[in-house]
Amino acid sequence: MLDKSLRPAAVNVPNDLAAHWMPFTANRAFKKAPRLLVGAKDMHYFTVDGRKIIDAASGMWCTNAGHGRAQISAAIARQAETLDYAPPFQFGIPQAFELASRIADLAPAGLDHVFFCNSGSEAADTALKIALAYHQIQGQGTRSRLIGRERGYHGVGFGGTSVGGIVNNRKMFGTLLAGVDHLPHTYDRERQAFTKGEPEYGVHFADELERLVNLHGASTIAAVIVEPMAGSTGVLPAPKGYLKRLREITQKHGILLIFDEVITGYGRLGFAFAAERYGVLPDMLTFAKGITNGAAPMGGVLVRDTIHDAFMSGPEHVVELTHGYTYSAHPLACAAALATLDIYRDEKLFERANKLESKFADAVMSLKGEPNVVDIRTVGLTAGVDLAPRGDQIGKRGFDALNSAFHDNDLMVRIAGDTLALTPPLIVSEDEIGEIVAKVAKVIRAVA
Ligand code: PXG
Repeated sequence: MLDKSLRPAAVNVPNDLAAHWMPFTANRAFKKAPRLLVGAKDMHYFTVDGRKIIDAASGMWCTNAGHGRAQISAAIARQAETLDYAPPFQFGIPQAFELASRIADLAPAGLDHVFFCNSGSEAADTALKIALAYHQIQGQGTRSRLIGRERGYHGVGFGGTSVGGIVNNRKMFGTLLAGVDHLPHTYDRERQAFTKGEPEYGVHFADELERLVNLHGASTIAAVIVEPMAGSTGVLPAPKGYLKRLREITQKHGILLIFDEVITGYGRLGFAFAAERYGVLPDMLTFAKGITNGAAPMGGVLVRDTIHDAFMSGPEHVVELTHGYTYSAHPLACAAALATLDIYRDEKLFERANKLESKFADAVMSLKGEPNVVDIRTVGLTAGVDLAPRGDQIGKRGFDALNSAFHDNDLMVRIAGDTLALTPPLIVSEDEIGEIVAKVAKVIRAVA
């Protein structure tokens, strides 16, 4: 039983870890050997016991400009003092309009409107709902099927979970949305292992969409949602030509194409958005994480002008899209995002990621030959290093690596099962890339 008696005010080190049921965490293991963080600056976290940990994960794919950016915290503080909260329905704040314009400017031409929410999960569900509503407005209400992809991750709402393709995220939650189907994932280790950038093999995986169209009928399909690079399931870059092929097929059949750029947005692949890297224009594009450098929760959906404009009809006093959140375009998040975009622009961080890509890839590929390394994939400033599982204990070697990194090697990595994901802030120096890779090598040996 939890002791609910009055407690003293919070202290630096909590003496009871029971009350906080941690998200996507092995709670019992954590509470036996906590990984507690109390500070962060630039490329590093500081632990509760005073250690300095190099961040090879950008927190959780968020802090592209590095930690503790004074410009961002000052903007948040100023905003909190000036206007703490304003209702986003029927009222607005100038910063939200400015921010939307700046995001649209960063995006490929045609993606001109932004719908704000607070997370990647909300962004995915918002995009799916806009797709369904759009087809209704167009008199094509039979288009209600949504298509995702195996090994896709679109957050944890019912929509995102349904189109997502991670069995452990799906299997506990009932039947999810009806009328959802999935493309196959694009990973084939035998043919793609140790590829830098987009694999040569695999464009044909996009043709599976034709099969689904033939199965269900194009007139029943509303949208396809994919990550240009699947992040959560271990860094799976799209094969060469794959996204273009998906665009051709969706276009041919009147199906909307949604890119989930929650991870790939804001420079991770060396461009503002992956859509630019691949020269493919989706109908909608979701973002979160890097938009505020992680400093405040925010997500959003970039929407094609044609889709947005279709809603702008009917009597002018009537709400055009019955969707939104109490914290859509929250003032503190808008302030954080505007300051973040300034930093990305002034420090040319997207270009920096682009220039570092091949050095980063070479450095990480040097881990080939370390014990149990069965594949390495790189793209932009991101890499996945697959370790062979410990016998039938899937994910145990990865979990051991997380702990070895944090407790023994002053390193933070992300893990996806037995895959280590390296995704450092875009401010990372070449020396720091070398330091991260050297530490990862130590970790891999430690868990051999
Ligand atoms: N879409 C994509 C592509 C994501 O990567 C979400 C949606 C959901 O975002 P929110 O803000 O609702 O969490 C994500 C989130 C990992 C990891 O370890 C990745 C995410 C979240 C947590 C861990 O790779 N991505």
